[in-house]
Parts: sequence; structure tokens; C-alpha cells
Amino acid sequence: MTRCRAALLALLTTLALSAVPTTAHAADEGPEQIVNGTFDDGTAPWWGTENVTLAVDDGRLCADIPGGTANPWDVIIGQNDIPLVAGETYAFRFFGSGTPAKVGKALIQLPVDPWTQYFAANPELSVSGNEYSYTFTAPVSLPDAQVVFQLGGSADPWRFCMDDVSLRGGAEPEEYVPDTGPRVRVNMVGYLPGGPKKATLVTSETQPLEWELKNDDGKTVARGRTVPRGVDASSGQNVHTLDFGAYRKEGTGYTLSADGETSRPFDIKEDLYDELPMDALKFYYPQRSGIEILDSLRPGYGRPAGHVGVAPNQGDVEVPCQPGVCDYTLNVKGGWYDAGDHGKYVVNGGISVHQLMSAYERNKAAFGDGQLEIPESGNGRPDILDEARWELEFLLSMQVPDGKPFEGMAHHKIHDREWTGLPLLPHLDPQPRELHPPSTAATLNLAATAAQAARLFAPYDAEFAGKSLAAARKAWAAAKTNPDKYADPNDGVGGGAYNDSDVTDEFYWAAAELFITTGEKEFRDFVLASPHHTGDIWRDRGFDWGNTAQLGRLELATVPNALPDRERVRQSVVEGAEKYLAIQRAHPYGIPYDVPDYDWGSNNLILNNLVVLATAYDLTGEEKYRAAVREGMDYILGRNALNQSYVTGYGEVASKNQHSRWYARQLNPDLPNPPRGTLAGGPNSSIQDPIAQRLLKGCKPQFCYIDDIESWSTNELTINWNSPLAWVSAFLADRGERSDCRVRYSAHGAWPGGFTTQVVVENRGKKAVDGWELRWSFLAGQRVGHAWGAAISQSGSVVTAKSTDWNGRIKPGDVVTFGFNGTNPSGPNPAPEVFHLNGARCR
Ligand code: 9MR
Repeated sequence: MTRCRAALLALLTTLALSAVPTTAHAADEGPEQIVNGTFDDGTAPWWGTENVTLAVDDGRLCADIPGGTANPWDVIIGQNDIPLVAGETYAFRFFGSGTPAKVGKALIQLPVDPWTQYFAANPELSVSGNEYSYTFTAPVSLPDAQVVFQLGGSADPWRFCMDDVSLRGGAEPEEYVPDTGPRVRVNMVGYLPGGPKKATLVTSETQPLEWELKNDDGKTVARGRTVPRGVDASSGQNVHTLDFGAYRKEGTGYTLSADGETSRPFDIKEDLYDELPMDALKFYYPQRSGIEILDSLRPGYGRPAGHVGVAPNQGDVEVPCQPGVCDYTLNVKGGWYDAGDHGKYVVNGGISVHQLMSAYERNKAAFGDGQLEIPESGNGRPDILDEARWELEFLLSMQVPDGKPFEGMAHHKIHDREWTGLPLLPHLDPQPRELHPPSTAATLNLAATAAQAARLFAPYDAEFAGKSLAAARKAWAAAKTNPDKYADPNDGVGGGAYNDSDVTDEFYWAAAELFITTGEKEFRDFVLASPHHTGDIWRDRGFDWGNTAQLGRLELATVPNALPDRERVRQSVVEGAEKYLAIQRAHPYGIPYDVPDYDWGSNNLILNNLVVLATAYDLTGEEKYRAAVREGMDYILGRNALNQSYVTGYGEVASKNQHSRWYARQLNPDLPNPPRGTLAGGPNSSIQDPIAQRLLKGCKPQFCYIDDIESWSTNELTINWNSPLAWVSAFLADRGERSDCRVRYSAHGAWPGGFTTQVVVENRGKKAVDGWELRWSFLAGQRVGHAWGAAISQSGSVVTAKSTDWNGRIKPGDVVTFGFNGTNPSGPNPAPEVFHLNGARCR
């Protein structure tokens, strides 16, 4: 690789070195230039060449150094972006050990060709380890020198460990100031012609200012005055808002100007969001574990299968438990990698796969086969279900086998024994993999998603649907038997803890899914008795993997079911939406999330609040809720304090260095950036990672973000963050047209396995309908048989009834009636609630 070749050059061209192993008094008082030299926060931002895996072992950074390399620079561990000031003297210290003993190289050097070495030492590393201490005077000023340890050149493998790496002296680290571009903040992707169009201006002015909207030719097409909004707590900025919603003409290259600043360009167009849902969903295929990613399907993203039991991988086909946890192994191959790590976590997989299935269940007709360019495309089933199934099969495999302690529960997670460094492609991960103890939360995630899968897969694969329902029932029973087996909050080495000590919300969600799928009394009674059924669950912070009561409530409100207090449940979602609407209206950046400190993954919480607003639109048809969803998306795509989009490939300035071990282009130019449509976690006030801690200390919430691959606490990508992105963008892409029709769908009789139904369609509009097509979808595996008064066809659960020659015209105020016999292999048969007449949803 280029780094190694250049290192050779550097060796040949280095002139004077000043490696003096001496004490380092004076510089000791200076500022620390090394980030995370104590490895208290994992291995970041330390990197290694591809042939080593960095891991923290007993508080030190350790790595197995391969044998058989020729040169010192064939194996390197280092840290970048070390600022040096010419003439300043530095104290360079570290602890190091070698097993067996070895001589290494410690260098401070230029990070690019010719890799000039400003300092070089050859520490003799012993098995017990030594402390090393040097001084050196920087010959140059440089913002981004490297501290590297060259460890190659040994015929035999050995193990290197280091700790307390410190470089003191020089200047105080410079204050980081993000480049936030023009002070007029817009959705850089654009606005829908009929939607709200707002922007935010950052200014010190307190009086209203003129604004101008210009088209692509620079011609002013609209103007108005800003509304001063005072100082916004989430950014610390004095801001005004601009509203140009009255302008509706489609076009590209619009700009907004105010206070002498011009925004980045944006479009106004109807098909603005047509690609985003599919891009957000395409994110999942290259996130798959256990399967080769085909370059033919994802050019530039092809890679070998990860964790299929091929060395150096130590999983995932026969994975043991952590010591003392179980006496069996499980084949848990497959599923999606959670995020930028190689872990697979049932609670997080649960909400992710649920939100994909729920995007599908909201609007089944929008999802078809061949949309996502995945290996299953062309199999006759909607790709979104195929993608979901990849994860579902993994979740099912995490269930404790019969006859074993905690049988029927689900293991909480499976991941590496130690944290690994970046970059590291999945198939190169050498760490042992372990199953962690079963948890009630994981078990209920399995119950909820498998129950949901049972109804959605029924029309396509009855066997899988049956297997899923059986697993869901078993998981439910196991959770009832073990209602408080919580994940250990300290079990966070090598993977995230995902701990949660209140699972009453998971119980509610699982009961809701089981009730919707089966209609059974046990689940109905549980739902009705749960405090989450009636409580105010609409947290300011939104819902996520650890707060899932909202999932249950949203499902019960939108998916047809026979709950006695259904109307109240629906109303409660509208109440939640009203709350978020009020928060959004008060916010000068239009964010339906206003908390003093932003959470880890704040973008996903914001999107989840948009899910509540979108659901209120679905339930009521009230435009204000749809407008709120559209405005909320503006924040994600650029109308924010940092003036950037958080979705890769969307908007002129967008996140592209999300924390990932395989989309690690920032660390290795041979690797790709994350794919188009990848959401970054977003501002996180707690800034847990070293890069954010170095650069963002004291940040106002919206500024607690940096598009750096090492900033895992602000800039990771995850399966549970792309899932609300997919859900919300699918909602936005849905034109959502409404039509003045009303449908009465009534059961006229049912018998074991069958039913007969009459459908009355009323034209309540002012214009006659000439030729009609009515669309609805069934809950599960129902199928239409003989029909009268309409020609009926069915694809999956989606049914289309077309007018016949003689009843195609419905005059205003008139009705047409048709009917059919159907089969219902199992489960409840609730009347569909959403009907589309000629593509527009009946009110
Ligand atoms: O998204 C998770 C966040 O809600 C938690 O506060 C945090 C700490 O437990 O963990 C986040 O999840 C990470 C997980 O632990 C490991 N994989 C990457 C996840 C996203 O950063």
C-alpha cells in the first residue's frame, strides 16, 4: 500500500533525528496533544494497518502483530492530526510491551509522502513492559503530524501493547470552528410545491429584514420580510425565520437572500422525495452479515461475506456464550450489522425491522419486487419484505433452544469479545464472537416483530408466517415467565450494552402486535390493562429502541383490529402529534424536538416524532400534520445550525464520514464512503468520543456534531436510524392525495376459512367518477375468490376492484355496490380501513 512504500522513501530521505531517551521536565507542563492515549474510551482515534486489529485489553491498547513481514512499516499503529509548533520542545512518553520481547519504532512524522520523520526512537519492548520518555523539538509547524509505532519486520508473530501515550508541549489545541457557510439556512435538497417553505436566518439584527427568493436565472420571484425569533437555545444563535410558502412554482437552483447572505441552492419540485425512501432502504443490503455483497448490485460496495465461519472470522455459525452463560452454541449467521461495528443486537434489530415492516404495512401498494436491487429482487415478493426477512431470520436464530435454561427467550446480543479498531472489513474481523445472556427486552422484541411478520408474510410464505407466529408465542410465554431479566449495563466491551431496566413498554408493544395478528383475548386483555395503553407516552425526546410503547400505540391506531377503545387510541396519537406540532411551531429551526441536551442519535428521535405527526395525518387527513412532517425534514436536510444535510448524497454539504469499519474512506482511500441515503446519528450533547471531546467541548446542542469517522457518538450510522428515515421519506414520497369518497365494507357472513363481503362506494364529491378502481389491502393472508359487480385482482395482500362496463360511472351523491367471497386461512379478518379510489385516498 502507498503508506508503506512512502515510509520506505521516508527512511531513505530522513536527515537528522533527535531521539534522546531522557527525562522530559519542562514540556511536561504543556498541553496534551494525544487524544485517548489512556484507552479509557476504546481504541479511537488510533488506527492500524489492515493486518492488525486494535483492541483494548486490560485497559491497554493491544494487537497481535503478524509474523512474516519484511519491514518495520509493514505493520503500523498510529494517530493522526497531531499539531506541532516549530521550535517547541515536547515530552513524548508511553508504556509499551512486547511478547516475546521485540524492538519497535516510535515516530513522529509527516503524514504524507515523503513521510519525513521529525523524531524516531527504537524502544526495546520487554514482556513485562517499560515506560519510555523522550524529548524532541519540532523542526516545523504542522497541523496534522502523525505519531506512529512501526511494528513490522518480524519473522514470528508477537503481541504488542501500549498505554499512557502522551505528547505534551506546544500550543493549546486550536479552538475548532465549523464551517457553517451562508447564514441563510434552507433544506438544501428542496421543498415540495404545495408544502411549507421556511428558512432560518442567523443574524445579529433584531428587526425584520427583507428577503428575496431568486430563481435559477438570478431573477427575483418573491420577496418578503423576516420574522425575528430571538436567541435560539438549541444553537445559541440569534435567528429570524423566513416563510416563502406562497411561492409554488417548480424549478431548480433557487436561492434565498437576506441580510447580505445567499443560501445554498435548492429545488422546488413535486418528485423531491421520490428516491429517498428507496435509497434509505438500499442502505440495508450492504449492512448484511453472512452474505457476500455483490458489486454488480452495489457498484463500489462489493465485499466478501462477513462472519460465515471463515478465518480469520470466529463466527457466526457456531457461536458459544460468554463464559458461564450457556452450554450450547448457536448458528446466528446473517442479520444486519448494527451500525459501524460488527455487533448484532436483538433489541435494536427489533425496532429497525419493525419500522421497515411498518413502512410497508402503512402503504403496501407502494412497495414491490425489484425496487431495492438485492439478491432476492425478482422473486415475486416486495423487496422490502425480503430485506426485513434477512433480519427476522437472524432474530429467530437468537432464541434459546428447547430444553435449555430460559428456553424461548432471546439472547440479548452477539458481538466481538473486544472492541476492534477502524477500518476493519467484516470478513477480516478476527475476534472471538459470543452470545450474551438472554434478556426480557430482546425476547419481547422477538415476540413483537415475529408476530408482525406472521401477518405480513402470510400471503407470500405461509410456512415462514407460521414459524414466525409460533416463535412469537413462545417468546411471549418465556417473557411472561422471566419478566425482569435485564441486560447488564456494564456489559459494554466489544459491543454496546443496549441495557434497559424497564420493559413494561416492550411488553405492551409485543402484546399489541400479537393481538393484531391473532385477535386473541389474552393479548387484548394485556393491552387493555397496560399502563402504556392510556398513559401519556409522547415523550419530548421521542421514542427509540429503549422506549417502545409508542410502537404499540401507533400499531393499534393504524392497523385494523377489534380493540374496544380503538377510537380513543387513535385520538391519543393525534394528541401526541399536537404536542410535537406545538414544539415545532415554537422552534425557529422548525424542529419537533426541544430538549436542553440533545440525545445520542438525536436525528432518529426527531424522525420518530415525525412518524407520530405523519400518523396523525393518516388518521385525520388534516394538512397541518403533513406540513409539519415536511417542515421537520427540512432540519435533517440542511435547515440547521451547522448548515448541512445529515443524509449522505442529499444536499450540497452532507455527512459522508459516518463512523463505520467498512465505509472507512476517511481512513483508507480504497474503501467507499457510506452509501447514498445513509443517515448520521446527529448532534449529541454528551459527546462521548475522543474526537468530539477534543473539538466540541462546551457545544450548544445543535453544534455537538462533527462529520469525522472517529466521532462514534455523534456521527455513526445505524440500522435503527435509517429505519425512521425510510419510514418518513416513504410518507413524504406518497403524494397523499385525498378524494371525496366513502366506502362501507361490511361482512355479510363468515364460516371456517371463508367469508363474504359487500362493499359500497359513495361519491361524495361534486364531480362524477367515470370508471373506477378501488384499492385496499388485507391484514394478512385473506384472498378474494368469486366477485360480483367488480373485476377483482389481488397481489399479496393488496386488492384492486375495477368497475365493470355497466357500473363505471358514479354521479355525485351516488353509490355503487359490489361484493365477493374470500378465504381466510387463519387469524382475524378485520375490515380494511384505508381505501384508494383511482389512486386517491378516500377521506
Ligand atoms: O444508539 C445507542 C444509544 O441510544 C446508546 O445511548 C448508546 C450507549 O449504549 O449506544 C448506542 O448504540 C450503539 C451501540 O451501543 C453499539 N453499536 C452502535 C450504536 C450506535 O452508536
